[in-house]
Amino acid sequence: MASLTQTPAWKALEAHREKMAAASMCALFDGHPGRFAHFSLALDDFLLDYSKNLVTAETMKLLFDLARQEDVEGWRDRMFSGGHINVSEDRAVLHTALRDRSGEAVVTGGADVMPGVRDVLGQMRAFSVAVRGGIWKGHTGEPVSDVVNIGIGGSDLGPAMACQALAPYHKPGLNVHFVSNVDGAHMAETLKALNPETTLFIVASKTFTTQETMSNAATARAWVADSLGEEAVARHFAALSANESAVADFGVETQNMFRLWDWVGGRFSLWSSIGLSIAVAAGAERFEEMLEGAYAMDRHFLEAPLESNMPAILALIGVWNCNFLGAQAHAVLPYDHNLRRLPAYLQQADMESNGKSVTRDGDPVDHHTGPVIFGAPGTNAQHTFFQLLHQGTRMISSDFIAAAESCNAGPERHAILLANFFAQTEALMLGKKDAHAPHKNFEGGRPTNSILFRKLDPRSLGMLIALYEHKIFVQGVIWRINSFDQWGVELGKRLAKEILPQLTAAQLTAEADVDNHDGSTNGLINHYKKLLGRGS
Ligand code: G6Q
Repeated sequence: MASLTQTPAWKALEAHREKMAAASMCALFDGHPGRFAHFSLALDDFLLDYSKNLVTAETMKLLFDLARQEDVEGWRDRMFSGGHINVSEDRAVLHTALRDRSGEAVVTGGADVMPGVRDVLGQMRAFSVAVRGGIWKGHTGEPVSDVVNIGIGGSDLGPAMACQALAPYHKPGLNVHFVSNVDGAHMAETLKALNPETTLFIVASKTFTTQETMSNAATARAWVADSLGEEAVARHFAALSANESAVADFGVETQNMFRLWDWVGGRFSLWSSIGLSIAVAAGAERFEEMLEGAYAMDRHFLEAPLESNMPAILALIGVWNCNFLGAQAHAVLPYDHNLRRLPAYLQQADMESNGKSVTRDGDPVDHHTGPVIFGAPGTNAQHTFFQLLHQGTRMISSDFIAAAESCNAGPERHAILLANFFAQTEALMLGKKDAHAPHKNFEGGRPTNSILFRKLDPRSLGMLIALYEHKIFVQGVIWRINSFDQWGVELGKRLAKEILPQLTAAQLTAEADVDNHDGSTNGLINHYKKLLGRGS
């Protein structure tokens, strides 16, 4: 098979790029009064404006040709219908089944997954009602005031982001915390303000073997047992996992264990039982509204032709900017304080999915894959790294995201935020020439997408997350990579396991230097031993 860059669709885009070399976005707007309407797309009250990119109708046509050449629609259909598209792990990729509201079967490996999905959803509903209603009592008969989700990566970032985003819907007096870092400070700081009698821990780990999560869960378990007795553990822990025996060994009762399945990838798991903290914080109805929003985006992604398909268009614009115009990074800029954790969430979703350099068939790619993703909420980010976006030497594309209505502020106050949201994409595109003061010169022509919806509520949040999931998927298909494995995180984990025994008390007091690593790592470990006042 020809490598991607040797294919007709890719070559056509390369030739087109040469034609576009002299084009400017401003000139494209001047020459096409209907440009905004042509290069924007609405789904319900959710708008994507991609007109502030260096694209013409011909660019988009060539990008759609590329998507068809790479069989995006075929891969999409295989994903939704339970095909094992995660080839390196021989797994289906069915996070879409978790929010499937059709009532139809979703079959993989000869079995319908939907009865299990509905069972767990019902279990989550009952649990969250009990905790929120004060029916769930701790060991001493007290209702729950604080819920601590212990998890990391996909078992932390999604629920933490969504809980934050839905803060206006939280039940007053019920606080949700997230502990992820193996640095004991994270758990210690969280526990400081908590009362074991009213604290419920949710241990979120698909494998139930993750070092960070198991260490933090052990600390939490000891904290409960030391203060309330070993017999209290069962009333203060729930677990979200695919590993039933490990959960039982930990001391969680079967009815407080919430299943997930191997076809749910960690970074796509907030729709599963891993989202229990969202249901507890905001309520099961809100959680299900979020599922419905995601389902609406799923239907759109499945049914709309590529030419009016929001995730496909967002993905193709990204491919154009990254592979043809040389964008080196992509910024995610939510103009919404409650979406402040979205950039971190998308860093994982995007970079863990598409940070790959071999194709699904194991051949080296001959093109760039996923860009560096970074971001922070606006307007804060305007006072920090926006300088580089406006005047730096690197070309960086951005997504600006905002809601028309605020959940917290009146329209006049919210207008201040939105004025900045609109002004920044305008400034990035228009630039400003200043022949007399070069330091005040703005080149302009920096590509941006704007995503604008009515209000940040559970439904629009679900749509937004699903939009990005499918964007990432489409890009992975075009780049011919497997977006659903993450072998790149394994090597460091293995080496840490090998190093850990060298840091134990006995090793620290040993006179002999560590010498079985590379020179730098030996030097660092031996210096660490010296800093602790032990070793040679
Ligand atoms: C995500 C990754 C990874 C995973 C964590 C936690 O796609 O697989 O971030 O979610 O390593 O894994 P466990 O849920 O198994 O603890």
